[in-house]
Amino acid sequence: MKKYWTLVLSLVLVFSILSACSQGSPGGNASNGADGDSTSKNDGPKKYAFIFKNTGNPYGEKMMEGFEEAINEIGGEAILRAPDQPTAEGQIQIIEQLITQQVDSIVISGNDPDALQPALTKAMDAGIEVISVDSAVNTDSRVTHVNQADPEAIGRIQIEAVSEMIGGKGQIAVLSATSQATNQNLWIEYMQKELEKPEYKDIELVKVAYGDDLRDKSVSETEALLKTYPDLKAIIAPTTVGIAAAGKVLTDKGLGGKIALTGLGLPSEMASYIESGVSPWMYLWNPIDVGYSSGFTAAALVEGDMEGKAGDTFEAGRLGEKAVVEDGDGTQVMLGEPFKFDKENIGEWKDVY
Ligand code: RAM
Repeated sequence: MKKYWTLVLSLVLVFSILSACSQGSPGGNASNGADGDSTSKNDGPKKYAFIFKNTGNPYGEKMMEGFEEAINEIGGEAILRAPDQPTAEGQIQIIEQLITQQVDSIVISGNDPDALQPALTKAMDAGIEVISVDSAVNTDSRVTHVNQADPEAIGRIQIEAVSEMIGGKGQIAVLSATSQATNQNLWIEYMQKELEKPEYKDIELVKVAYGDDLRDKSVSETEALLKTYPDLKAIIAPTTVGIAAAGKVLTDKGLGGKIALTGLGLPSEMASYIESGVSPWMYLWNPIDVGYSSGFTAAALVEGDMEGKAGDTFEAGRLGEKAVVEDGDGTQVMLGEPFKFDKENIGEWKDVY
């Protein structure tokens, strides 16, 4: 009797191994390009990697949440990575590992526009679809970019806001992320352009400080601004880490109502400062949707549904159809408008992101 069951079990085992092997390749959607000759790449679910700027940033975690949601809907495997520090070197190491892992796509929020080019070009040469999101890499280092909102509008509204908050007069400072962050640098460029308009002639931008998207450094940079510029009237922090750190410093020092704070913040981190008036209002978009869109952008490329060229369109799950448009000598997928958060609506959003 025992022999009989051993035989049955062995046959079942042989059968399942054979059927697993036959499900492997031809049934899957072989993507075109250089991955055609790689050995294991097309077996099993497609591998979609996401690299954020650094660990410990709730904004990055929300983007990853949206990305993972998209990849689960697609039936792929999501790989979520970030270096400890927001540096190009840390991201290069991760890119090299992902190339070895033969992922199908890399979506990256870049810590530098140019320094990642050799690693990302190597990835693309290996047949990996590379997309930047949130913080762009240069157009030679990517197939396309997923942009959260129009950078000109993001820069302009922060100057309009700060001007209204301080009555169009006085010293202001910017507390940014890292000095290499493409997204913040572009937004600051548009802020500076906006400041050239005659209506802002009495506003002086005294300093752009860098908190590197690290909480402690952002706190000490805020403290340094207050010390160096005793007449400072407002701080603009176009980074969720920076604005939350500045909110804490201004609150702890009892400077609410004396020094205005605005910028780009997560409602979950900023609700108390908005409610207390330390930050009368601020802006952002939905980071979950940004990550989600980037997942569908990657899938459309991997599955060969589009090439990332201007005029291409693709389905982005619950967000509907998205279009690829021109971006200088490259392309991008442009999402919504920045959204204003104030005392009226912060309560609705603080539990969402
Ligand atoms: C920080 C990061 C991110 C940026 C947001 C607004 O979390 O720098 O890249 O998009 O702020």
